[in-house]
Amino acid sequence: MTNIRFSVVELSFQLLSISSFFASYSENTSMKETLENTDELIKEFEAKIDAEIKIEPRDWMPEDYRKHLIRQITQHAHSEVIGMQPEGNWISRAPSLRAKKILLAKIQDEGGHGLYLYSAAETLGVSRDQFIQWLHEGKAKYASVFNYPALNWADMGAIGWLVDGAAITNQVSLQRTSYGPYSRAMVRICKEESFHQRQGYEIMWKMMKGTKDQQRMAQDAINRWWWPALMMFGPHDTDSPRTGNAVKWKIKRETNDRLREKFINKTIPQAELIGLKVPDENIQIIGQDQMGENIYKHSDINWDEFWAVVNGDGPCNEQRLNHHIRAHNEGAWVRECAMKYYEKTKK
Ligand code: BYC
Repeated sequence: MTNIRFSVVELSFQLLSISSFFASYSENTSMKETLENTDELIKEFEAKIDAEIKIEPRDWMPEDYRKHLIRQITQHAHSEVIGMQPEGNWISRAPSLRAKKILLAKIQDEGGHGLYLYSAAETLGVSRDQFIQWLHEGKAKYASVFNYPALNWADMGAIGWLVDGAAITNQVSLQRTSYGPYSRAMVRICKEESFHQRQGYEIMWKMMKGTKDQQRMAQDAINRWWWPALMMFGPHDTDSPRTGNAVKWKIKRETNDRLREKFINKTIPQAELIGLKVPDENIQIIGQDQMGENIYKHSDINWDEFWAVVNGDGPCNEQRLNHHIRAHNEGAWVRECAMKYYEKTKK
Protein backbone atom coordinates (compact mmCIF):
# COMPACT_ATOMS: atom_id res chain seq x y z
CA MET A 1 0.00 0.00 0.00
CA THR A 2 2.80 2.27 1.00
CA ASN A 3 4.52 1.32 -2.22
CA ILE A 4 1.45 2.07 -4.27
CA ARG A 5 1.01 5.43 -2.49
CA PHE A 6 4.68 6.14 -3.13
CA SER A 7 4.40 5.33 -6.78
CA VAL A 8 1.31 7.58 -7.12
CA VAL A 9 3.29 10.44 -5.60
CA GLU A 10 6.24 9.60 -7.82
CA LEU A 11 4.00 9.44 -10.85
CA SER A 12 2.48 12.82 -10.07
CA PHE A 13 5.99 14.26 -9.70
CA GLN A 14 6.94 12.74 -13.02
CA LEU A 15 3.79 14.11 -14.65
CA LEU A 16 4.53 17.47 -13.12
CA SER A 17 8.07 17.52 -14.47
CA ILE A 18 6.85 16.31 -17.90
CA SER A 19 4.23 19.06 -18.01
CA SER A 20 6.74 21.68 -16.85
CA PHE A 21 9.14 20.33 -19.50
CA PHE A 22 6.44 20.85 -22.12
CA ALA A 23 5.55 24.24 -20.67
CA SER A 24 9.16 25.45 -20.81
CA TYR A 25 9.58 23.80 -24.22
CA SER A 26 6.57 25.66 -25.59
CA GLU A 27 7.69 28.87 -23.85
CA ASN A 28 11.12 28.55 -25.45
CA THR A 29 9.55 27.73 -28.77
CA SER A 30 7.22 30.70 -28.64
CA MET A 31 10.15 32.92 -27.51
CA LYS A 32 12.13 31.60 -30.48
CA GLU A 33 9.16 32.21 -32.75
CA THR A 34 8.80 35.73 -31.33
CA LEU A 35 12.50 36.37 -31.89
CA GLU A 36 12.27 35.07 -35.45
CA ASN A 37 9.15 37.12 -35.89
CA THR A 38 10.92 40.24 -34.56
CA ASP A 39 13.83 39.60 -36.93
CA GLU A 40 11.34 39.43 -39.77
CA LEU A 41 9.65 42.62 -38.61
CA ILE A 42 12.97 44.45 -38.36
CA LYS A 43 13.87 43.29 -41.86
CA GLU A 44 10.52 44.49 -43.19
CA PHE A 45 10.93 47.83 -41.40
CA GLU A 46 14.46 48.32 -42.77
CA ALA A 47 13.35 47.35 -46.28
CA LYS A 48 10.67 50.07 -46.14
CA ILE A 49 13.20 52.64 -44.96
CA ASP A 50 15.59 51.63 -47.78
CA ALA A 51 12.81 51.85 -50.35
CA GLU A 52 11.71 55.30 -49.12
CA ILE A 53 8.30 53.93 -48.09
CA LYS A 54 6.88 55.95 -45.21
CA ILE A 55 6.37 54.24 -41.86
CA GLU A 56 2.75 54.75 -40.79
CA PRO A 57 1.25 54.69 -37.26
CA ARG A 58 -0.17 51.14 -37.55
CA ASP A 59 3.05 49.69 -38.99
CA TRP A 60 5.40 47.77 -36.75
CA MET A 61 8.43 49.86 -35.73
CA PRO A 62 11.37 49.28 -33.37
CA GLU A 63 10.78 50.74 -29.93
CA ASP A 64 13.89 52.97 -30.21
CA TYR A 65 12.61 54.45 -33.48
CA ARG A 66 9.26 55.24 -31.82
CA LYS A 67 10.94 56.85 -28.81
CA HIS A 68 13.30 58.86 -31.03
CA LEU A 69 10.34 60.22 -32.99
CA ILE A 70 8.34 61.07 -29.86
CA ARG A 71 11.32 63.03 -28.51
CA GLN A 72 12.07 64.95 -31.71
CA ILE A 73 8.48 65.65 -32.80
CA THR A 74 7.35 66.83 -29.36
CA GLN A 75 10.42 69.05 -28.95
CA HIS A 76 9.65 70.45 -32.37
CA ALA A 77 6.02 71.08 -31.32
CA HIS A 78 7.10 72.75 -28.07
CA SER A 79 9.46 74.99 -30.08
CA GLU A 80 6.61 76.17 -32.28
CA VAL A 81 4.41 77.00 -29.28
CA ILE A 82 7.08 78.54 -27.01
CA GLY A 83 8.32 80.38 -30.13
CA MET A 84 5.07 82.37 -30.15
CA GLN A 85 6.15 84.26 -27.02
CA PRO A 86 8.99 86.54 -28.24
CA GLU A 87 6.82 87.78 -31.12
CA GLY A 88 3.53 87.81 -29.18
CA ASN A 89 5.04 90.52 -27.05
CA TRP A 90 5.10 92.85 -30.09
CA ILE A 91 1.56 92.50 -31.47
CA SER A 92 0.28 95.51 -29.51
CA ARG A 93 3.34 97.58 -30.49
CA ALA A 94 3.45 96.90 -34.24
CA PRO A 95 4.12 100.16 -36.14
CA SER A 96 1.08 99.91 -38.46
CA LEU A 97 -2.21 98.03 -38.79
CA ARG A 98 -0.76 96.13 -41.76
CA ALA A 99 2.28 95.06 -39.73
CA LYS A 100 0.03 94.07 -36.81
CA LYS A 101 -2.22 91.91 -39.04
CA ILE A 102 0.77 90.16 -40.62
CA LEU A 103 2.42 89.49 -37.27
CA LEU A 104 -0.84 88.17 -35.79
CA ALA A 105 -1.33 85.80 -38.73
CA LYS A 106 2.25 84.60 -38.45
CA ILE A 107 2.05 83.89 -34.73
CA GLN A 108 -1.26 82.11 -35.18
CA ASP A 109 0.41 79.90 -37.82
CA GLU A 110 3.09 78.93 -35.29
CA GLY A 111 0.39 77.78 -32.87
CA GLY A 112 -1.14 75.74 -35.72
CA HIS A 113 2.26 74.17 -36.46
CA GLY A 114 2.48 73.09 -32.84
CA LEU A 115 -0.94 71.45 -33.15
CA TYR A 116 -0.05 69.55 -36.36
CA LEU A 117 3.07 68.29 -34.64
CA TYR A 118 1.40 67.29 -31.35
CA SER A 119 -1.16 65.37 -33.44
CA ALA A 120 1.63 63.65 -35.40
CA ALA A 121 3.36 62.69 -32.13
CA GLU A 122 0.10 61.39 -30.62
CA THR A 123 -0.09 58.78 -33.40
CA LEU A 124 2.89 57.16 -31.62
CA GLY A 125 0.72 56.30 -28.63
CA VAL A 126 1.42 59.03 -26.07
CA SER A 127 -1.11 61.66 -25.04
CA ARG A 128 -0.77 65.39 -25.45
CA ASP A 129 -1.20 65.85 -21.68
CA GLN A 130 1.94 63.77 -21.21
CA PHE A 131 3.90 65.91 -23.72
CA ILE A 132 2.90 69.08 -21.89
CA GLN A 133 3.77 67.55 -18.54
CA TRP A 134 7.27 66.65 -19.82
CA LEU A 135 7.72 70.24 -20.98
CA HIS A 136 6.57 71.69 -17.65
CA GLU A 137 8.79 69.32 -15.68
CA GLY A 138 11.79 70.39 -17.77
CA LYS A 139 12.14 66.88 -19.24
CA ALA A 140 11.48 68.00 -22.82
CA LYS A 141 13.55 70.60 -24.64
CA TYR A 142 12.53 73.28 -27.13
CA ALA A 143 14.67 75.35 -29.52
CA SER A 144 17.23 77.34 -27.54
CA VAL A 145 16.74 80.43 -29.73
CA PHE A 146 13.43 81.24 -28.03
CA ASN A 147 15.21 81.88 -24.73
CA TYR A 148 16.56 85.21 -26.04
CA PRO A 149 14.58 88.43 -25.58
CA ALA A 150 12.91 90.34 -28.44
CA LEU A 151 13.84 93.94 -27.61
CA ASN A 152 12.39 96.04 -30.41
CA TRP A 153 10.56 96.00 -33.73
CA ALA A 154 13.72 95.15 -35.70
CA ASP A 155 13.80 91.89 -33.74
CA MET A 156 10.49 90.94 -35.40
CA GLY A 157 12.31 91.25 -38.72
CA ALA A 158 15.33 89.28 -37.52
CA ILE A 159 13.21 86.48 -36.03
CA GLY A 160 11.13 86.05 -39.20
CA TRP A 161 14.11 86.28 -41.52
CA LEU A 162 16.77 84.38 -39.53
CA VAL A 163 14.88 82.12 -37.10
CA ASP A 164 12.15 81.09 -39.54
CA GLY A 165 14.82 81.00 -42.26
CA ALA A 166 16.88 78.53 -40.22
CA ALA A 167 13.76 76.54 -39.33
CA ILE A 168 12.68 76.26 -42.96
CA THR A 169 16.13 75.08 -44.08
CA ASN A 170 15.77 72.21 -41.60
CA GLN A 171 12.10 71.58 -42.29
CA VAL A 172 12.46 71.37 -46.08
CA SER A 173 14.76 68.45 -45.47
CA LEU A 174 12.39 66.97 -42.85
CA GLN A 175 9.61 66.81 -45.47
CA ARG A 176 11.39 63.61 -46.58
CA THR A 177 11.54 62.17 -43.06
CA SER A 178 10.62 58.48 -42.84
CA TYR A 179 7.59 58.77 -40.52
CA GLY A 180 4.45 59.55 -42.56
CA PRO A 181 2.56 61.87 -40.17
CA TYR A 182 5.72 63.91 -39.41
CA SER A 183 6.56 64.21 -43.08
CA ARG A 184 3.05 65.36 -44.02
CA ALA A 185 3.02 67.92 -41.19
CA MET A 186 6.33 69.26 -42.53
CA VAL A 187 4.91 69.74 -46.04
CA ARG A 188 2.13 71.96 -44.68
CA ILE A 189 4.43 73.79 -42.29
CA CYS A 190 6.99 74.60 -45.00
CA LYS A 191 4.35 76.30 -47.15
CA GLU A 192 3.53 78.66 -44.29
CA GLU A 193 7.10 79.09 -43.11
CA SER A 194 8.26 80.56 -46.42
CA PHE A 195 5.76 83.41 -45.94
CA HIS A 196 7.13 83.90 -42.42
CA GLN A 197 10.68 84.19 -43.67
CA ARG A 198 9.66 86.75 -46.30
CA GLN A 199 7.65 88.88 -43.85
CA GLY A 200 10.75 89.07 -41.63
CA TYR A 201 13.01 89.96 -44.52
CA GLU A 202 10.53 92.65 -45.62
CA ILE A 203 10.72 94.29 -42.17
CA MET A 204 14.55 94.35 -42.37
CA TRP A 205 14.53 95.62 -45.95
CA LYS A 206 12.14 98.47 -45.03
CA MET A 207 14.28 99.45 -42.05
CA MET A 208 17.41 99.47 -44.21
CA LYS A 209 15.64 101.91 -46.56
CA GLY A 210 14.71 104.10 -43.58
CA THR A 211 16.56 106.51 -41.30
CA LYS A 212 20.08 106.02 -39.93
CA ASP A 213 18.54 105.02 -36.58
CA GLN A 214 16.36 102.38 -38.24
CA GLN A 215 19.41 101.02 -40.09
CA ARG A 216 21.32 100.87 -36.81
CA MET A 217 18.40 98.99 -35.20
CA ALA A 218 18.34 96.46 -38.05
CA GLN A 219 22.10 95.87 -37.78
CA ASP A 220 21.84 95.52 -33.99
CA ALA A 221 19.08 92.93 -34.42
CA ILE A 222 21.12 90.78 -36.82
CA ASN A 223 24.09 91.10 -34.45
CA ARG A 224 22.02 89.61 -31.62
CA TRP A 225 20.06 86.94 -33.56
CA TRP A 226 22.72 85.62 -35.96
CA TRP A 227 24.50 83.30 -33.54
CA PRO A 228 21.37 81.97 -31.78
CA ALA A 229 19.93 81.24 -35.26
CA LEU A 230 23.06 79.23 -36.18
CA MET A 231 22.70 77.32 -32.89
CA MET A 232 19.21 76.17 -33.92
CA PHE A 233 20.83 73.45 -36.04
CA GLY A 234 22.24 71.81 -32.92
CA PRO A 235 25.81 70.78 -32.01
CA HIS A 236 28.47 69.85 -34.58
CA ASP A 237 27.87 66.42 -36.13
CA THR A 238 30.80 65.04 -34.14
CA ASP A 239 29.07 66.12 -30.89
CA SER A 240 25.54 65.12 -31.87
CA PRO A 241 24.64 61.83 -30.16
CA ARG A 242 21.25 61.55 -31.88
CA THR A 243 22.41 61.99 -35.49
CA GLY A 244 23.65 58.40 -35.99
CA ASN A 245 20.28 56.70 -35.50
CA ALA A 246 18.36 59.63 -36.96
CA VAL A 247 20.24 59.38 -40.26
CA LYS A 248 20.18 55.55 -40.26
CA TRP A 249 16.39 55.57 -39.85
CA LYS A 250 16.02 58.54 -42.26
CA ILE A 251 14.31 60.62 -39.56
CA LYS A 252 16.91 63.32 -40.30
CA ARG A 253 17.82 63.53 -43.97
CA GLU A 254 20.76 65.91 -43.54
CA THR A 255 23.11 66.46 -40.63
CA ASN A 256 23.23 69.48 -38.32
CA ASP A 257 26.41 70.90 -39.90
CA ARG A 258 25.25 70.40 -43.49
CA LEU A 259 21.99 72.25 -42.83
CA ARG A 260 23.80 75.04 -40.97
CA GLU A 261 26.15 75.50 -43.95
CA LYS A 262 23.19 75.66 -46.35
CA PHE A 263 21.56 78.34 -44.20
CA ILE A 264 24.75 80.41 -43.95
CA ASN A 265 25.38 80.19 -47.70
CA LYS A 266 21.92 81.44 -48.61
CA THR A 267 21.58 84.06 -45.86
CA ILE A 268 24.82 86.02 -46.26
CA PRO A 269 23.94 87.19 -49.81
CA GLN A 270 20.46 88.20 -48.56
CA ALA A 271 22.08 90.30 -45.82
CA GLU A 272 24.50 91.94 -48.25
CA LEU A 273 21.71 92.73 -50.71
CA ILE A 274 20.06 95.09 -48.21
CA GLY A 275 23.29 96.47 -46.72
CA LEU A 276 23.52 94.33 -43.55
CA LYS A 277 26.61 92.52 -42.28
CA VAL A 278 26.64 89.26 -40.35
CA PRO A 279 28.50 89.73 -37.05
CA ASP A 280 31.48 87.53 -37.91
CA GLU A 281 34.83 89.07 -38.82
CA ASN A 282 36.12 85.74 -40.16
CA ILE A 283 33.51 85.25 -42.86
CA GLN A 284 35.30 84.32 -46.03
CA ILE A 285 34.27 82.80 -49.38
CA ILE A 286 36.03 79.46 -49.79
CA GLY A 287 34.45 78.14 -52.99
CA GLN A 288 31.27 77.62 -54.96
CA ASP A 289 28.70 74.81 -54.80
CA GLN A 290 27.22 72.97 -57.83
CA MET A 291 24.66 75.76 -58.26
CA GLY A 292 27.47 78.32 -58.46
CA GLU A 293 26.59 79.78 -55.06
CA ASN A 294 29.30 80.85 -52.64
CA ILE A 295 30.38 78.62 -49.77
CA TYR A 296 31.54 80.49 -46.66
CA LYS A 297 33.98 79.75 -43.90
CA HIS A 298 32.92 81.21 -40.56
CA SER A 299 34.04 81.47 -36.94
CA ASP A 300 33.08 78.71 -34.57
CA ILE A 301 29.97 78.97 -32.46
CA ASN A 302 30.11 79.64 -28.74
CA TRP A 303 29.14 76.15 -27.62
CA ASP A 304 29.39 77.01 -23.92
CA GLU A 305 26.64 79.55 -24.44
CA PHE A 306 24.61 77.04 -26.48
CA TRP A 307 24.71 74.33 -23.79
CA ALA A 308 24.02 76.84 -21.01
CA VAL A 309 20.86 77.98 -22.80
CA VAL A 310 19.80 74.42 -23.71
CA ASN A 311 20.26 73.40 -20.08
CA GLY A 312 18.03 76.14 -18.72
CA ASP A 313 20.43 79.03 -18.16
CA GLY A 314 19.51 81.39 -21.00
CA PRO A 315 18.27 84.96 -20.51
CA CYS A 316 14.57 84.00 -20.75
CA ASN A 317 14.29 80.24 -19.99
CA GLU A 318 12.47 80.75 -16.72
CA GLN A 319 10.16 83.43 -18.09
CA ARG A 320 9.19 81.33 -21.17
CA LEU A 321 8.39 78.21 -19.17
CA ASN A 322 6.54 80.05 -16.39
CA HIS A 323 4.44 81.86 -18.98
CA HIS A 324 3.54 78.56 -20.65
CA ILE A 325 2.61 76.97 -17.31
CA ARG A 326 0.46 79.97 -16.35
CA ALA A 327 -1.33 80.07 -19.73
CA HIS A 328 -1.89 76.31 -19.59
CA ASN A 329 -3.39 76.49 -16.10
CA GLU A 330 -5.56 79.46 -16.99
CA GLY A 331 -6.87 77.55 -20.01
CA ALA A 332 -7.93 74.51 -17.96
CA TRP A 333 -11.59 75.59 -18.01
CA VAL A 334 -11.58 75.73 -21.84
CA ARG A 335 -10.32 72.14 -22.05
CA GLU A 336 -12.89 71.09 -19.45
CA CYS A 337 -15.74 72.70 -21.42
CA ALA A 338 -14.55 71.10 -24.66
CA MET A 339 -14.47 67.65 -22.98
CA LYS A 340 -17.93 68.11 -21.48
CA TYR A 341 -19.29 69.20 -24.87
CA TYR A 342 -17.65 66.20 -26.53
CA GLU A 343 -19.14 63.79 -23.96
CA LYS A 344 -22.58 65.39 -24.35
CA THR A 345 -22.59 65.18 -28.15
CA LYS A 346 -20.77 61.89 -28.79
CA LYS A 347 -23.89 59.66 -28.26
N1 BYC B 1 17.82 73.86 -28.92
O1 BYC B 1 22.10 64.95 -30.97
P1 BYC B 1 21.49 66.28 -31.30
C1 BYC B 1 10.05 77.60 -35.53
C2 BYC B 1 19.46 69.09 -28.06
S1 BYC B 1 10.33 76.36 -34.38
C3 BYC B 1 17.55 73.04 -27.89
O2 BYC B 1 22.06 67.00 -32.46
P2 BYC B 1 19.01 65.93 -32.74
C4 BYC B 1 9.49 78.88 -35.08
C5 BYC B 1 18.80 67.85 -28.67
O3 BYC B 1 17.39 67.89 -28.51
C6 BYC B 1 11.10 75.07 -35.29
N2 BYC B 1 18.04 71.77 -27.79
O4 BYC B 1 19.91 66.10 -31.43
C7 BYC B 1 8.53 78.94 -34.12
C8 BYC B 1 19.48 66.75 -27.89
O5 BYC B 1 18.92 66.67 -26.58
P3 BYC B 1 18.07 65.37 -26.08
C9 BYC B 1 12.14 74.35 -34.50
C10 BYC B 1 18.81 71.35 -28.81
O6 BYC B 1 17.61 65.76 -32.30
C11 BYC B 1 8.06 80.16 -33.67
C12 BYC B 1 20.89 67.31 -27.68
O7 BYC B 1 20.79 68.72 -27.81
N3 BYC B 1 12.67 73.30 -35.31
O8 BYC B 1 10.31 77.41 -36.66
O9 BYC B 1 19.59 64.87 -33.64
C13 BYC B 1 8.55 81.35 -34.21
C14 BYC B 1 21.89 66.77 -28.69
O10 BYC B 1 21.59 67.24 -30.02
C15 BYC B 1 19.12 72.14 -29.92
C16 BYC B 1 12.86 72.04 -34.85
O11 BYC B 1 12.60 71.73 -33.73
C17 BYC B 1 18.59 73.45 -29.96
N4 BYC B 1 18.82 74.30 -30.97
O12 BYC B 1 19.16 67.32 -33.53
C18 BYC B 1 9.50 81.29 -35.20
C19 BYC B 1 13.38 71.03 -35.85
N5 BYC B 1 19.91 71.45 -30.74
O13 BYC B 1 16.75 65.43 -26.77
C20 BYC B 1 9.97 80.07 -35.67
C21 BYC B 1 13.22 69.60 -35.43
C22 BYC B 1 20.11 70.25 -30.18
O14 BYC B 1 18.88 64.20 -26.48
N6 BYC B 1 14.34 69.11 -34.67
N7 BYC B 1 19.46 70.20 -29.01
O15 BYC B 1 17.95 65.56 -24.58
C23 BYC B 1 15.53 68.73 -35.24
O16 BYC B 1 15.71 68.82 -36.44
C24 BYC B 1 16.57 68.18 -34.33
O17 BYC B 1 15.95 67.71 -33.15
C25 BYC B 1 17.71 69.21 -33.97
C26 BYC B 1 18.68 68.52 -32.99
C27 BYC B 1 18.47 69.59 -35.23
C28 BYC B 1 17.14 70.43 -33.29
